[in-house]
Amino acid sequence: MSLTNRILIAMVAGILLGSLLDLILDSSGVAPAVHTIIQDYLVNGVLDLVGRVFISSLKLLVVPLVLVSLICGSSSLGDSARMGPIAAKTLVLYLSTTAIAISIALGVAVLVGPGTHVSLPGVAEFQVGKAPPLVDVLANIVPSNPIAAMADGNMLQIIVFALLFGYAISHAGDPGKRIAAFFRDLEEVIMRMVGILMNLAPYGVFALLATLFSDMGISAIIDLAAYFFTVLAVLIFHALVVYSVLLKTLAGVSPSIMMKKMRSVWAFAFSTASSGATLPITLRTVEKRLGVQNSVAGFTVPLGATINMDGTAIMQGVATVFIAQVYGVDLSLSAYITVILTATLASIGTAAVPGVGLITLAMVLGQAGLPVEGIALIIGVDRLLDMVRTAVNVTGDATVAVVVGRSENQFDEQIYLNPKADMDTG
Ligand code: DAS
Repeated sequence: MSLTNRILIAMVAGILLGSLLDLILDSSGVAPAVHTIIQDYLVNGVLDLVGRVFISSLKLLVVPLVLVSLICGSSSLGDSARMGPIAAKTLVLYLSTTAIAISIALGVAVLVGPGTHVSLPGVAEFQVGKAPPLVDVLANIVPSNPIAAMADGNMLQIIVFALLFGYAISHAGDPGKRIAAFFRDLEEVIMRMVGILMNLAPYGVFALLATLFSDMGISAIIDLAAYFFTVLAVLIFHALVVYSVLLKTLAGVSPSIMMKKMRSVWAFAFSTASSGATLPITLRTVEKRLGVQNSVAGFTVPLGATINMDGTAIMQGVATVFIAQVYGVDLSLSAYITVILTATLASIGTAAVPGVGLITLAMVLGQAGLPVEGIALIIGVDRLLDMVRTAVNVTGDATVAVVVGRSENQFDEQIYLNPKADMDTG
């Protein structure tokens, strides 16, 4: 059975088990001893441990993989004549797809009106983490200490250092050629580590979803159905329609082939709710299954995992309208434009980890003059939406990689068309 199918089965089993455990734990008839065994030893014990080990095993690869793949990518680009167009196309596509995403979200939310029939419950306290001001993000983008940047997992600083290092390699004559060959070998080894760790996926995915659903239960969705399903509908539309149009018109490839090959990446993104943790899988799939050369993928995918979050922008668009409607605030056109700009730029400075969308949502609400505590209304279903929007985020990264790869002739269509390419990643 393929890895993808094993992961999908693990996902369904994890959701079913978690929902069953939630029912048992919430029922008054359960014996205290049984409640303790389930809650303390099963959910907070075994399942939590397996899930955390799985997430850590993914994260352990992120920094070395991003560093090495970017060094390989930027050193193989040779002169900056190639790097410039790749970077420009990548940034334009990332920012424009995010702006399109939030604009669609705002439009659909205004039409559907998910918040117009919601009575304002006692809004629980919601302590919002502060997202860094954009100017600080841009100022801090150049690392003063690359080792510290790696130790802290500061992805934007790692990206800048790797690009600079790779550029220097391509201008360092024979020593540079030897170093470039070393990093290409190193990347192969790291990619092999990705393949090895992917075998843990079915267990990790099962444990993460069982833990989550034993805590949240399926019922959380019912209370906020209008909001939940509005976000879900726009996420699905953006992933299946907007990205398909981009792939068809700008890369001239069949979108369905990519969507089929992205299933194992979606399973990781869904279960980890982290583009960062999924990055090793995204990069390996984009290169080995979609045929984008490392010279492009090694740059666009790590950058996208950090700054490109269309799914997050969609949640923020719907949440902003939902909260405005619940609080009876009429948003002006300039407020909508502010929301589009803020959400598009806000995603640049935030790390690709679970829940970061809520932090930047606080920034978006603040800019639109809306009560930030409105976030407490949607937090109950946010984790589930986070899982779906993370899958959309990584799909946007893969789409832009294929489009830029094709436009730079750094794309092997035979690999893209081959359904069996690199199948051991599922
Ligand atoms: N979980 C984030 C990511 O990793 C997205 C979000 O929080 O909205 O992409």
